[in-house]
Amino acid sequence: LASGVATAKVDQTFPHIDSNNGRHALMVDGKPYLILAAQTNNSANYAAALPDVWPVVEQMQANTLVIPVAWEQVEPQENAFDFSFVDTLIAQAREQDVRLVLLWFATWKNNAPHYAPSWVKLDNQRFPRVKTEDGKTLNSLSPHYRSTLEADKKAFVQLMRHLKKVDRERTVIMVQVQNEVGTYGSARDYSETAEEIFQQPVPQKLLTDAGRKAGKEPGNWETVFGEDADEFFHAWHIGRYVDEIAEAGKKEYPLPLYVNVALRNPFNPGQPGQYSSGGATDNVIPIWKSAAPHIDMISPDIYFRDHKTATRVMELYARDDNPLYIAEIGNDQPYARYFFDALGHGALGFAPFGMDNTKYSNYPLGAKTMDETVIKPFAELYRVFGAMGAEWAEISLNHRTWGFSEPVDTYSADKALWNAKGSDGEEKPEKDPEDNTQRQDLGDWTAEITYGRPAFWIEPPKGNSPASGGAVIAELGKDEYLVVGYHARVNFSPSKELVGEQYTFERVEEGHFDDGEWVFERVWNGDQTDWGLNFIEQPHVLKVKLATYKTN
Ligand code: N0T
Repeated sequence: LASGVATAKVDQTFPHIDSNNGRHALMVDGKPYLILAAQTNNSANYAAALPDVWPVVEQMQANTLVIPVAWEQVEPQENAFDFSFVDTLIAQAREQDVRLVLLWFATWKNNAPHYAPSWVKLDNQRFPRVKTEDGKTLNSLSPHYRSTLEADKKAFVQLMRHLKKVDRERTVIMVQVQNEVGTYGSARDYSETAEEIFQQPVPQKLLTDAGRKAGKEPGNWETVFGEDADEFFHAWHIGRYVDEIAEAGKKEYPLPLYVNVALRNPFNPGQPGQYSSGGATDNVIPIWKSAAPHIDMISPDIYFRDHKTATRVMELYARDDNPLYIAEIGNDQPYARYFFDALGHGALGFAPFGMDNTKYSNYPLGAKTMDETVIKPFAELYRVFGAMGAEWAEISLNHRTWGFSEPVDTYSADKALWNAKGSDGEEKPEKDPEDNTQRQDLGDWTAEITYGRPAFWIEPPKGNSPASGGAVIAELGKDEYLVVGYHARVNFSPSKELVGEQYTFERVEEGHFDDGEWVFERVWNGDQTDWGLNFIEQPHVLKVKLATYKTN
C-alpha cells in the first residue's frame, strides 16, 4: 500500500498494512491481526468514563478498543499540550491486554468543529467556516485556510510524537484522522477565498489518477466535472487537508492512518450537503485516493440495518487499493450478522459503535439500551474469531474468501432509518424459500447457504426470527475449505466444472487453531453432515474436504 513514507529501514514488527494481489492484512507485532473491536460512545475520552468501558470490552471478548482523543483536551490553550488522558488510556489498555485505535477528533467531527478547542472554534476570523451559496455561515470549518490546517497539524504531530515516546509496546496500532469529515448543508465552501480556488485549473494529479476524465483538456472544476464540480472540489480539498496532517503525523510515527465515512445511501444518495459533502462517499473514493496518499484506508460507518444496503456498502469499499475495515457499525442485533460479509470481503476488522456502559444510546442507529442481549451476538462471533485472529487474518491475506449473511430483514418498519428509504426491500406477501437461499460459485464447487430450517431433513428454509445467520468460507486448497457458520446451513455441490460427477464430503473436521496449526478435535459425520453443515446455536470452525468418485 502507498504509505508514501520513506523510512530508512522498515521495521516489520511495527504496525503496518500488507497487501497481496488485492487482499490485505493489518500486521501487528509482525503477525496478521484481525481487529475485533468495541468502539465507545462519543465523550468516553476521559479517565472518569473508562470504568464504564472495560467491562463491555471484556464481555464482548474484543481485542481492540476504538476511542476518541479530542483536540480540545490535548491542546486546551494554544501550544499547551496535555496528553494525560492518552497516558491513562494506554496504561489501562495494557492491564486489560487490549490494543487501541485512536480517533483524532479535531477540525471535523461529523462536519462540525465541536471537538476543537475554544480558541479555534470561537475564532472565525482565524479559522473560517464554510459559507453557503447564499452567504450563510455553516458550523463546519473550511478546508481552504492554512491557519486551520497548520493548527490541527501541529496538535496531531504532537499526539504522534507523544505516542512514539510513551508507547514502546505499541498498544496503539492505528489512528483515525478526523471523524466523518465533510459538510452538511452545502456541497462546498462558497466564500470569496474558495471561489478563487474553484476558478483555478483542476490539479493535474487528480486528472491523471482518477482517470475518469482522461483525455479531457485541463480546465477549471466546472468545465472538467460539470454537475459534480462543487462536491468533487470539496472532497479534493478536504482530502488534501487530511493528507497533509496524515503525512506530518506519519513522519513522527508511521502508524496506519485511516478516515471513516458518513455514507450516502448507495441506492438513493440524494444531493451533496444532504449527506456529508466532501467526505469519501462512494462516488468520490477515487478523488480521495488521489488527494490523500498518506491515508491507508477509507472506511465505512454502517448504519443501514437492511441487508441490501449494508452489503452493497462493503462491496463499494473493499477494493484492491482499499482494504475494507468497518470503522463503525450499529450495535443492534441486525448488524451483527454483517460481520460475515465483512470477513468475506477480507476485512481487517469490525468495530460496533456505542459499546460501553455510559448509559447513552444512539438509537435508532444502534440498540435502545446496552445489556447482555446487545453484547451477545457480537461476543459469540468474537469468541470464535478471537481464538484464531492471526490465523484467520493470514488466511484472508492469501486465500479467496466469501461471506454471507441472512438476506431477509426482520426488524420492524419503525426501526428503518430515515435515509434508508429506497433501499429497503418491499414486503412480499408470500415467503419464497429462494429468498432465504444464497448460492456462490467457488470454482469447482458451489456453496449453498440457507437460513431457518431444521437441522434434520429437507424442510425449505423459512429464515430465522430475527434474521441472525451468516457464514464465511475460505478456500484453503483444492477441494478444501474452512467454513465458519452461525444460524445457517452450508452445503456444497459440484459447479459446472464437475457437473455429473458423484460427490461426497470426504471429511469434515471440527477443530481450532493453536499458534498457526490446525488442531483436529473430531469428525462431523452422520446427522451432522447428511443434510449439509448445520450451524445452530454457536459458530463452529470446520475444515471441509470435498471429493468426487467414479462409479464404473
Ligand atoms: C457516527 C456516530 C457517532 C443511516 C453516530 C453517524 C460517531 C459518528 N455518526 O452515533 O457520532 O462519532 O462517526 C451519522 C449517521 C447519520 C445517519 C445515518 C442513517
